[in-house]
Amino acid sequence: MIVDNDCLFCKIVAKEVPATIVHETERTLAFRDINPQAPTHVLVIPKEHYRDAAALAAADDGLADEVIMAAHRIAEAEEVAAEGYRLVFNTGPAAGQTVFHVHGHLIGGRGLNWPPG
Ligand code: IU
Repeated sequence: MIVDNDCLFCKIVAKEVPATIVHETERTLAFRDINPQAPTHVLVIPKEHYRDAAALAAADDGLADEVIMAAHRIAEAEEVAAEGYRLVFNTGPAAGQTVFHVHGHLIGGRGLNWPPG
């Protein structure tokens, strides 16, 4: 498994850094964002280290699918799936990516504007 020892989210996967984990599978992990932007704001990640969504998809082993399905299951568990939610993968600095371990922001529980800021 690819691990970056300097990566905060790899440290959360290793349980070296605490996080409020809401969902875990063999290959994915999800935890609450420390700076939530909505009533539900969960970060969904592959346990393996990829810098962004494109790198994850290029691994081409179904892991991106598992991340997306984990997000949907969490949305159902948090009861935001029926009304609708957003799953955002900020990619690159101009898009606001600050942690370079791919993560989907699952955001829901309030009305969401479009276009986003
Ligand atoms: P971004 O898309 O890379 O900007 O998202 C990073 C998110 O990680 C951001 O929403 C932070 O609030 C969140 N986060 C966190 O949940 N725990 C942390 O220790 C750190 C950042 I640093």
